[in-house]
Amino acid sequence: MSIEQAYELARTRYAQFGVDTDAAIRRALELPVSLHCWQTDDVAGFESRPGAADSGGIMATGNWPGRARNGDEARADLEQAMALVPGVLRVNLHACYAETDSFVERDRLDASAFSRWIAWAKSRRISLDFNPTFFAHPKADDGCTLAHPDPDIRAFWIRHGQACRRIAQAMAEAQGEPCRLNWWTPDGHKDLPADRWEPRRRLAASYDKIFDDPSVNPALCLDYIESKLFGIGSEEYVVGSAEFCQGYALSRDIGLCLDMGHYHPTETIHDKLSSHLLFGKRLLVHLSRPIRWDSDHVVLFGDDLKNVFLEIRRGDVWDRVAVALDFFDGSINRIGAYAIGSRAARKGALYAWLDPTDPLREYERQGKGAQRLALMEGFKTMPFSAVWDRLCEQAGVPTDPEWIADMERYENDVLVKRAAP
Ligand code: RNT
Ligand code: ZN
Repeated sequence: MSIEQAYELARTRYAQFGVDTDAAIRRALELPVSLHCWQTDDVAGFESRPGAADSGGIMATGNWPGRARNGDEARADLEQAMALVPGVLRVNLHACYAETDSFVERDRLDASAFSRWIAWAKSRRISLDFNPTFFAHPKADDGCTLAHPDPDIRAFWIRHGQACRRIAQAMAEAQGEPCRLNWWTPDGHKDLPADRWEPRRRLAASYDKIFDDPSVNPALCLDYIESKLFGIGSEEYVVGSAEFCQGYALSRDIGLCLDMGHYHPTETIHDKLSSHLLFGKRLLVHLSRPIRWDSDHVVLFGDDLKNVFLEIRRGDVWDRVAVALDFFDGSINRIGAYAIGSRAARKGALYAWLDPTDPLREYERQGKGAQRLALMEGFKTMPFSAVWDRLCEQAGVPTDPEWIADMERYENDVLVKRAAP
């Protein structure tokens, strides 16, 4: 049976429940999904600082051949990944992906360090998002940055933050639409701190200094702040905890970022959307997959992911929730990792647009709990794959799992030829 024939049957089946599959495909393709550049190189970055050490609990494992070693290789990998993912994509950069002729310290970076990325994005007609990099730096070696007790180190990181907002603004101006800027710092303690209070006061004060910058237009630079439960080396105490970040975001009227891997092992994020957006103006979600901890595994099309998208749909908050990927796996083909995770995100959007939201609400209104559960369960085995194949075809990308051949071709033609990192 052809994709077209299978799709016609699926369209009829979904229509029996009032679901318009053509509209669902169109809308699912429209959602911007931000591709994180750091899956190309296991979050190593391109700075040429002697003696830089990994820190901050960011840990990519694996040594698959072909890690990107510079901007050109990263962009080539992103282009190959994007060719395998349907729908609107953005690209998310970290400050450590600056490209400069000679080494430039992070507090002195400006938009010129990203001119190649900006030109590339323009030529590809995609928009960029941005992140300050508060890890993998000698001044973050003890796991503290914006909350550091040393005022000079704090001032350094504040200057880095201020620089990043100006860079984000320049990206926004170049692309003619806002740049989303996500704030995550690793600050914390491995073991019981004597003082949990002062670091939080310092972190809030540092953020206040960064955000109090009249030269940055908050309509162009959209700030989000991301919490974490723990990291390697900050097991007992994280300064930017969930409560800290939510309180900060609400009191300062900025965005909040929910990362799927940053909560207790059985805690999922989908229930948080309706609570937060009742009071806060916007959210960013980092799609990731924790296994036992914040392991940053490639996100899959599972219940956790579906539920995030269902909440966006059921609350009709597509314009208030930004979607970005955040995983890094160096143990498998990295293009494959991109394709699997980004395609899962797009499937999540499609799944949500195919949701029988109105009949479910009607059952709920009538107090028919079994009917509600049966319809939810029944929709899990509707002919979703026929609609997904149609979406891929419409977007001009390979279907599942045919894209494996594209990945293998790129591996043989490009990745294996790169010298070992
Ligand atoms: C770290 C956070 C953060 C990073 C990226 C690289 O735990 O999830 O979002 O993964 O900024
Ligand atoms: Zn994250």
